[in-house]
Amino acid sequence: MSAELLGQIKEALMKGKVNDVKALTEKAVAEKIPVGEILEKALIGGMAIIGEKFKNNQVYVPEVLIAARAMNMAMSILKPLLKASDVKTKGIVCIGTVKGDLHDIVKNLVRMMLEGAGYEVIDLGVNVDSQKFVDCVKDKKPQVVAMSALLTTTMGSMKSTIEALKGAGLKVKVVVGGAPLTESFAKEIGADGYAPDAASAVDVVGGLVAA
Ligand code: B1M
Repeated sequence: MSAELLGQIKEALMKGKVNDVKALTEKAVAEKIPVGEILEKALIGGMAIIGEKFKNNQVYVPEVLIAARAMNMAMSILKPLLKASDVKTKGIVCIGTVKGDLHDIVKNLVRMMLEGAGYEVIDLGVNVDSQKFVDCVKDKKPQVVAMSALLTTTMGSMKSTIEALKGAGLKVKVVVGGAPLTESFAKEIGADGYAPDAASAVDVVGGLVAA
């Protein structure tokens, strides 16, 4: 039954049917399907198929956008459930999608997961330049800066941001993540941590805060 419902959410997401995704996600929550399962099997799974079709020119930007809108709607339903109620702030994280990059789905996902794990997250949005990250660190004194990049062409913005943080003399840990990245690239640019996916970002941030 839960597999069937998750399949329906996935289908509705791929068709960009926001109202159906909303109703079905609410139904899944009411039926107590674990949030992680809804995220992984229905939402991320559906988006991965859309991504593959986008790559193969089987769908185009408008279809991707409406699927992304449906995904964001579903995530807004799941967000309060991910949020740990009586957890004290474990630390502060400034998060953003780097300069030149407008992809925000994973960045929102990582933010939600961090918030759910008890961190205070300052979301700088998308297309965030180095100076904005530097200003966030100066103003909010986070333990960690988290950067996301989904484009090969924007990975370099991570390097310049790390250089800008170092240049400003700021002592803050940096975690990076994104489909085109590798652990060795993260090391090469001087990041303190690399998260291959949204869920592991929480563990990596935890490790950096504890260190
Ligand atoms: Co764009 N796009 N896009 N796109 N888009 C990709 C990323 C692409 C792989 C599609 C493709 O060609 N196969 C490709 C990048 C190729 C490359 O450079 N390597 C691409 C391109 C080329 C482009 C444009 C240039 C297209 C164009 O205009 N010609 C353009 C660029 C705009 C810009 O940013 N300046 C563009 C535009 C768009 C839309 C606006 C239409 C839309 C974004 C909507 C939005 O975000 N609000 C969009 C989307 C949705 C995608 C795909 C389909 C989905 C991305 C996504 O969010 N997936 C994507 C194709 C794909 O992924 N297969 C694609 C959901 C996400 C949960 O999965 O990406 O696997 P995934 O995420 C992983 C990791 O990336 C990692 O964790 C996730 C798993 O948990 N991760 C982190 C990422 N950041 C992390 C940070 C962390 C930890 C983990 O901690 C800090």
